Amino acid sequence: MNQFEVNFDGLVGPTHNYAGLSFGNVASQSNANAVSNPKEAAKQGLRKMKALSDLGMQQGVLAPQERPDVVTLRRLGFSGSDSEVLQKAAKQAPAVFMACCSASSMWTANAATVSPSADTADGKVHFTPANLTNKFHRSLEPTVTGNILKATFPDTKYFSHHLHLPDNEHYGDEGAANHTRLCTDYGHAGVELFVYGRYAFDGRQIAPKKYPARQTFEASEAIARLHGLSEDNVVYIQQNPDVIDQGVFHNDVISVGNQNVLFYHEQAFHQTDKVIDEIKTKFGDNPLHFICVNSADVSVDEAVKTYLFNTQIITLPNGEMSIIAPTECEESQAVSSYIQKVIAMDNPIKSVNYFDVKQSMKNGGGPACLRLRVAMTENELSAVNPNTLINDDQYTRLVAWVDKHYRDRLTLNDLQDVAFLNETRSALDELTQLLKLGSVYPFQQN
Ligand code: SUG
Repeated sequence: MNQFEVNFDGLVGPTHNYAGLSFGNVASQSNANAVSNPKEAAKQGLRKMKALSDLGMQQGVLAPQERPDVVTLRRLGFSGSDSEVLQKAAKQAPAVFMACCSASSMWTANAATVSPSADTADGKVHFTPANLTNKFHRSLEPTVTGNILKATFPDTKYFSHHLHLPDNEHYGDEGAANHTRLCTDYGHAGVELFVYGRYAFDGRQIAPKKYPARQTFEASEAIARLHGLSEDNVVYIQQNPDVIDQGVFHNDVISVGNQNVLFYHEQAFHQTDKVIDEIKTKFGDNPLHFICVNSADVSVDEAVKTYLFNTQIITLPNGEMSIIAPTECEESQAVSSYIQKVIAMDNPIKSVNYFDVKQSMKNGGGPACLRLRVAMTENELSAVNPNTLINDDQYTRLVAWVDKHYRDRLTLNDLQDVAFLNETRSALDELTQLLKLGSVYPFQQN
């Protein structure tokens, strides 16, 4: 039976903007208040999806969330008509208002952690939406993310959906951005790597000093338990606290894996030798390629700027691997020549494809942030909501939908305008019909 790894990319929402909301994410902080272009952002994302589909990959799309988040603003005490809620919040609490306008659900690597059926005790694909507790604007995502995932993977015979972990920093969970799976073949049992930044229940352990560690060990352990993973197939890895303090806010900013390749920076992990030994032992006798990048070749700073590790490593239909990298990597002499060196080495990576995702990069989101990986068998793939899979027709429809509804310049005034809110709602309503998702947004459920 065929097995696939399907990338489900987040469609950029109509309110894409730069608000400097993510302390510890250097790009987000340094581009606060830059002018955004939601239309171009959505199209950059769609072009990447189409290009991967053209490479012969199975490619999916996940719907964005509704923003501004009026439900949350009301929960916070802003009252009256929708228009009054927006106006009052923007005037009285502009920072809170901006957080409730973020289109951050576009980074679907943070949507959930996914364990394929070959790894789980009941043989189903398991999904747990990430609670994203560390950032207020992101903590607003998990409920609707859960709705969207259920509408995308509806068949309970194959898919099991969990509630996100308790909404508390002790269980801070950032989803697949801190999770990598190594395997010989997508359909065979693999080794799931859970990377965390700190221990929540043991204050004696090391932790970063400057920036927050968003993921806790206890959250990673809970996900592995929920998904029914075996101890023999799981490796817990502490992220090096020093790199978190250098702006590596998720593990996918400093390491990426695919099948039998782990591509990582030498400073990525705490106690690297121990980690690598455990991975080797659990992976067994099959060949495994560790590509370790030294600081002398690419510094952590350069890796954070270019997102060398926020690349996707994909396996093409011919079995060769390709790196999907942002154009920032191509523009850096050190990084582009390093990628060429990797391609020339003895490992499965044979090519690189560069993509312009600058609208996302300015908020600290590279190609890998924009996708949620779901490894599936042929039967599981045929149980996915087919309208969420990208083909030429669906791509054309989505581009037309973006052209019809998105602005190419977004201002604070737009976000406060109830006419824009209603415009956004009718756009999303149309999208749920296009993707046949049913009612996933609060405004559709009243
Ligand atoms: O959570 N940026 C996101 C970027 C997420 C990147 N994802 C992965 N590495 N997988 C974040 O920090 C910034 C929004 C703003 O500042 O307007 C933001 O949420």
